[in-house]
Amino acid sequence: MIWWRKKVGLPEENKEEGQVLGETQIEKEPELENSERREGLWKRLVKGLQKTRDHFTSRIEQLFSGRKTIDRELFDELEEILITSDVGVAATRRLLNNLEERVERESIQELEILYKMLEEEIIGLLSIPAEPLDPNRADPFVIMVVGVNGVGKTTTIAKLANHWKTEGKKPLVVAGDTFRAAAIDQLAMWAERVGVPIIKQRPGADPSAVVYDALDAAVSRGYDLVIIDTAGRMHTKSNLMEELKKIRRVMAKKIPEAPHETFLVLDATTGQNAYSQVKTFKEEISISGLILTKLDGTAKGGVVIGICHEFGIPIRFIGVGEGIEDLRPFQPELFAKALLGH
Ligand SMILES: Nc1nc2c(ncn2[C@@H]2O[C@H](COP(=O)(O)OP(=O)(O)OP(=O)(O)O)[C@@H](O)[C@H]2O)c(=O)[nH]1
Ligand SMILES: [Mg+2]
Repeated sequence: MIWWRKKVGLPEENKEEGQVLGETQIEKEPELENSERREGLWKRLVKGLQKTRDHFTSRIEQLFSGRKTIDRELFDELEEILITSDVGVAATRRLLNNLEERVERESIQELEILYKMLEEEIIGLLSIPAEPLDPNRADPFVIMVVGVNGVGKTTTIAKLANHWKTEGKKPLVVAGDTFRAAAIDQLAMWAERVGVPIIKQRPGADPSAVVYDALDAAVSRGYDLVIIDTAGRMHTKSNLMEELKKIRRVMAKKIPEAPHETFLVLDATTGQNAYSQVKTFKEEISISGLILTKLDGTAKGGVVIGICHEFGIPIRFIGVGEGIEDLRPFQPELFAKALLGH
């Protein structure tokens, strides 16, 4: 249990279809401990990126510390490190072109300055112009979470619900993956643990109907945030996409602007596969934000840079561990500092 949380009674399990389960209350986080908590979260981010730091970052550091001058060879080696860290060819080219141009224009000779510039250029690539993610812009604010099986959708939904709950929102989670029986139980277990209500029906039920009921419940019971889990696998890929499209159509009948956000979850450890998943989903349904999970499990955290550059879709959150607090809102400066900071 998280240190500032105090459970004041477990939710009543209600197995009736479409029933909202009870809630767990959260004691407000003590003001004085905010900075301590922020520091803890920062440490978790740095720790979560340790594998990438051990490979990608330490190779860059070695490259810079083992040289006295900025020359062609340095750029060639930097290129190799970036490409082999899944930054991707296009993003690597862009980074190097920008760096080389600046070095020439500003007559840079110090490696320390070049290292700083690399950090700035990475921040530049990570900063996709987008409206800030603001769940207050609609009531209820509806988020649909999609992605192939196993990428971390259900766990991420629990983390998202926890994140916004600690910020004072009233989230409702929805078991829209009715394809796998275990998926419903998994989300229900997380909902109980986090202390948020869940809308669920029996396995095999029509996901669109579950979602429609959930929006109804959110409106009538005053939940201001609805987070919808969806299946990652069905009989075929086209079945899955058709299902997701249907959910969106049905949802819009209840709330025309919904979903306000559609997050595609990607497993960072899958490297190049993550790129092709973005392509596929983007062609079928509109994706407004990305979530990269399992960054703690890969040395190729550079994939974040490549995906930002390639698709121009903002990354909204990153997963850096299995704990409920291991989902961090994605902030380009913080990420770059956690990655490259000495
Ligand atoms: N290390 C690590 N593990 C994670 C992270 N996010 C999710 N996981 C793990 O990934 C596994 C799969 O997560 P799920 O949430 O079940 O994935 P899913 O996309 O819902 O899977 P399906 O329902 O089968 O489509 C679980 O064991 C999670 O604990 C993360 O950021 N770091
Ligand atoms: Mg799932």
